[in-house]
Amino acid sequence: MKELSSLQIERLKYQPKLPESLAGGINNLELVEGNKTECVKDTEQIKELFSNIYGKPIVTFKKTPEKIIPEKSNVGVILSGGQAPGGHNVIAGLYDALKQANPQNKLYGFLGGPSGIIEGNYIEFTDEKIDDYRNTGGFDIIGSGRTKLETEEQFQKALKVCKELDITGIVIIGGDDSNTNAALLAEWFVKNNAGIQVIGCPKTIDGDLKNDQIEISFGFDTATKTYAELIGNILRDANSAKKYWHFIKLMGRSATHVGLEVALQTQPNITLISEEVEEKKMSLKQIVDYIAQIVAKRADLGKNFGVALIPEGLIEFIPEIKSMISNLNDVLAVLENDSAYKSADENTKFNIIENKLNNEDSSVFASLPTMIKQQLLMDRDPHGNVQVSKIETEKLLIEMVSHKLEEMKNEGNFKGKFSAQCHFFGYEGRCAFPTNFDADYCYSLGYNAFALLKFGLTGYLSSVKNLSAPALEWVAGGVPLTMMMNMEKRHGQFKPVIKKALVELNGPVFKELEKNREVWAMEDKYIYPGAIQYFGPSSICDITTETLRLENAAKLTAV
Ligand code: FBP
Repeated sequence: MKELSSLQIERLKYQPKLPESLAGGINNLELVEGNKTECVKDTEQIKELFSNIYGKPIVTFKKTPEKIIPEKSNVGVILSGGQAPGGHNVIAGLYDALKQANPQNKLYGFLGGPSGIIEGNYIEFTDEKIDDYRNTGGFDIIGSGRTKLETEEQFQKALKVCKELDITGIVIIGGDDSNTNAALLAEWFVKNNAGIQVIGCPKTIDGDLKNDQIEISFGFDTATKTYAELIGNILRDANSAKKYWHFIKLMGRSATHVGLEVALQTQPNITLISEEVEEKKMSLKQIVDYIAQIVAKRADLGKNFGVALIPEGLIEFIPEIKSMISNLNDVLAVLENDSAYKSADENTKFNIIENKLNNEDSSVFASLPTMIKQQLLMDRDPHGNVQVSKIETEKLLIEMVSHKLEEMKNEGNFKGKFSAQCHFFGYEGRCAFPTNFDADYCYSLGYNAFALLKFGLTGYLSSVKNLSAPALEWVAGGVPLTMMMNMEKRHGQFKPVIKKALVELNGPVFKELEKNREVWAMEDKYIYPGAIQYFGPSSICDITTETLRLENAAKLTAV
């Protein structure tokens, strides 16, 4: 019986590249401090909430011939939130740096996400364990979870567990919410003289943890290439059979970075961008009309087929639905403790909700198909978000476009056929073998995280910049987590959070789609990217995303 595939065997041997500054070894580093930093906005509140870690400088590392041997230290690592390709390499980079610094050092992995540190569930990493996971996708090395680390009680428990293991540094690998919690924990540890540092690492396939300092979160590169391969295959199938419209929902909880990137890689007929829908205040009806018009025009050209990309978070960006969901959340929070509601059958539940919502929201809710109503009533995630991955927006749109086309047919405005297939690509990409880019980037982030700990820093996000250049030219360092924060309303209260990066409609990436989409709608300019390549010419194996390329080109033109 085979235990590993040939690709698995070869990938385990891949040696990730490090930036030049780190490649000289973990004990040959010098810390370079930049200027003090400020947060995004709401300075006074953020300063007060993070009085111990606020405003630290951005730092970078330089190679030095001098050996700086650190004291022995134990570190704990947590994987938090949704899987993203490369997580295992962050841990491998962290482990290698820690053992290189001092072979006596220990790395503990907390099991099942942030709850592991509270409950004291952990493993100690060994060479064998790490070697089995190098360059692999997934988070299965220690598992992940979505528990929010934010209460005094949780912090006390985490402190106790760390003290038992003599841990002086924690690395939290997560998205915007998890890194917000990393900042809270870092602040609490300093305030309580715990002697424990906290460093975050930017993870999420959604690509929305980015800003002037963080070019991209890890996992985005691999996930978008995986979806682009699948969509390329579907485009070719659509163009071969010429009988189906494929509606493809793509992951990305809020922002449409994934959809936009994949659209630029494959050039489908329709790409919806949630941020544009919100900006133009488009109603669900307008979205349906937009799609139906393109279907009808293509049918006039004899093309009863096509591909439409639908962002996972779309529903929450349609103003009328956004408002309804926000009020629905409040209504559900009250009904949570209402035994009559809880024991009611589905239709009664819908009626109760319709009566509690205001007129406008009530009619929006009532207008939705049962399937969508059911999905909107499902449990929220631990951060209070509607679980958009469970809402079948692609099916909703197919149903509504179909009705619209029937109407148009009756009026003599649609003479074609509309037969649709739906797909949802999300989980397919989150645990793929990391591309060379993600393998290198993640390894560097992990290695760099230990460098930040070694210099006594806390409340920082591990950062590796200049990512459009070859890995040797990447710039390793750290960005204070408070620099990315502002106050936002969560669960009805203002809280400090890392600002989520949505698609900028004035940015170069969206502009590229906007410039081309009318042509892509009618003419079939499909691109078939094929599978990710791990071995072969660098021009195929090391290419980054269109997003990174276009954003970098825009930065260079601006200079
Ligand atoms: P993170 O923000 O934690 O990286 O997770 C993002 C994501 O992959 C979204 O794209 C998606 O909506 C969500 O996770 C799905 O979550 P789950 O894995 O809990 O179904």
